[in-house]
Amino acid sequence: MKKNYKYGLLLLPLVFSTLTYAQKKQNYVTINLTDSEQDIVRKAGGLTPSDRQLRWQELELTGFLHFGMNTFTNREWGDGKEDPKLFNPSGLDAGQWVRTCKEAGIKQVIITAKHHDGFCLWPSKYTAHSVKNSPWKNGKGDVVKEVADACHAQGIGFGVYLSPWDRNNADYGDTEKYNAYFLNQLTELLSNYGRVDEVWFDGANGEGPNGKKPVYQFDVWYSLIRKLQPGAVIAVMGPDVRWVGTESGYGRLTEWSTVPMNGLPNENIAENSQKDITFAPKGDMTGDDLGSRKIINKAKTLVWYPSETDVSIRPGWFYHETEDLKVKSPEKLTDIYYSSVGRNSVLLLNIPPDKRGLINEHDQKNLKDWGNIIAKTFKTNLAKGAKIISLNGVNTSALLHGGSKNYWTTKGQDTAAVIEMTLAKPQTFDVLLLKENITIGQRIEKFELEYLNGKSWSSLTEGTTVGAKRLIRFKPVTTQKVRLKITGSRLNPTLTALGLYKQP
Ligand code: FUL
Repeated sequence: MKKNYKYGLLLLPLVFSTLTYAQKKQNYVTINLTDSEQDIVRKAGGLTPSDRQLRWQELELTGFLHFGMNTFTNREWGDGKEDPKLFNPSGLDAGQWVRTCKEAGIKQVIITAKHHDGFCLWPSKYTAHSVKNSPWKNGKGDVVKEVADACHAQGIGFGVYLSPWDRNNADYGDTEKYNAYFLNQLTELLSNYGRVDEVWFDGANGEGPNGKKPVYQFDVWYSLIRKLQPGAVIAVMGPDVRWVGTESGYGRLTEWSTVPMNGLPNENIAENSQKDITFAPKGDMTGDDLGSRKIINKAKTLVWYPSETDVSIRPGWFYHETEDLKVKSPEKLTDIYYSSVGRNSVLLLNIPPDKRGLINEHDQKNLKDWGNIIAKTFKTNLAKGAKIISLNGVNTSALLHGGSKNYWTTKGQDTAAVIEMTLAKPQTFDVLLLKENITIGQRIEKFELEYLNGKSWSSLTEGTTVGAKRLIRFKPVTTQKVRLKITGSRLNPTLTALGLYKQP
C-alpha cells in the first residue's frame, strides 16, 4: 500500500504534464451559458491553430507584389476602362522579384492576379481584359505562371490576390452571373499553377453597371479553395487569417490569436461543429483589444484567428516613379518588423515591381539593408550557455533550444512562474525575444523582465501577450542575471524560446 502511494505521488507531476502535452486540437469552441469566467478563460487558452494556420504563422515574413494595369497608368485604383495594350513591361523578371524577397527573409509572396480594375495578369478564358490582349510577349505571357514557377523553383510559398470588386466585368452587379465568373477565375488560379499557399480577398465592393452591388458568395468560394488547395490559408475576407486592422505596419501591443467570433448564426456553428471553420468571423476587428478577458467573457464562440499586418514599402500599393525617394528606410522597416512579427503577427510587406517588371533599385537596396539588420541582430542569443532556474518549471533547457515538441512549461496547474537566468558572462543587450508553444495554444497574459542591477533587481520591460513571437526593445543594459516573471496565464504558460539580443 505504502509503496503504491509513494509511486502515485511520484507520478503526479507526470500525469499533469502529460495533460498539458496531450491536448485536443481545436481551432474554435462554443461558450455555454453555464460556463464560468474561469471556464471561458481555459477554453480560450486551449484553442489551437489549424495546420495551415500554423504553417503560415511560422513564415513570419511574407511579401505582397502589387503589379498590373495601375503600374502603367500610374494610378492606385483603375476604373476598368484601361486599354490592355498599356500593359507592356520591358524586362519582366519574376525570378528577380522572388530572389529579392527571399534575400530579405521573405518566405512567401502574393501576386495581385486581378486588382479592382479587373485586368487579369493571367490569360483567363473568361475575359478579354487580360495579358492575352497586351503587347507583352505578343499576348502569350502569363505573369501568374512566372511568379508561381519562380516561387516553386526558389522554394518559397506562393499566394494570389483576386479582387472581388471588378470594375471591368459587365456582369458585376448581377450576383448570380458575377459569382459564376468569379468562381471560374478562382478555379483557373487554383488549378493551373501548382501549389497555392494563400488566397487573399479584400473587402472592397462597389456598384456595377446595373447600379447594384453583387452579394459575394464567400462560403462557395471558401469551399472551392478547400477542395482545390486544402493547404492554402484564406486571408482577410477569409476564415484563416485576420487583417490586423491598419495598413501602417504597426500591430497591437496586446495581440490575441484567439478572438470572439461575432454575429454568426447558431445553425452555422452547429453545422460546422468539429470541423475546421469555413466562414469568416465578423465584427469590428480594428479595436485596441480584441481578445482580453473582458472581451472573451461576452463571446458566444471563440476562434483561433491570427493577425496579418499588411503595409507597403512605398506610400502607394503600386509603383510610381515619383515615390522612388519615398521608399521606407531600413530603419523604418526594422521598426515595422518589431511592431508586427514582434507582436504576434505575420508581416505582409508590399514591394511593387516597376514598369520594367523589376523590383526597383531603391526598394532592393533598402530591403537588403533591412534584412541584414534583422539577421545580424538575431544571429547570437546572448543567453546561450546561461544557467537557468525555474522552481515550478518543467523542461527548463527548452528555453534555449525549444520547439513545439520540447518546451518549457509549469508543473501542476501553475499559471505563474519566475525564470532566473545567470548568463555565462556579463552581457550587454537591448532586445527580449519570447515565443510560446502556440501548437497547444496562446496563454500568457502578463510578464515582466528584470535584471540584476548591482545588488538589486530593476525592471527592464513588461508586456501582456506573447503568442508566436514577442520582441521588445529597450535601452541597452549590461548584466549577468535576468529574470522573467510570468504573472498571468490562461492555462499553464509555455515557452519555446527566451532570447536576449543586441541590435547592431
Ligand atoms: C485594399 C485595396 O483597395 C488596395 O488597393 C490594396 O490592394 C490593399 C492591399 O487592399 O483594400
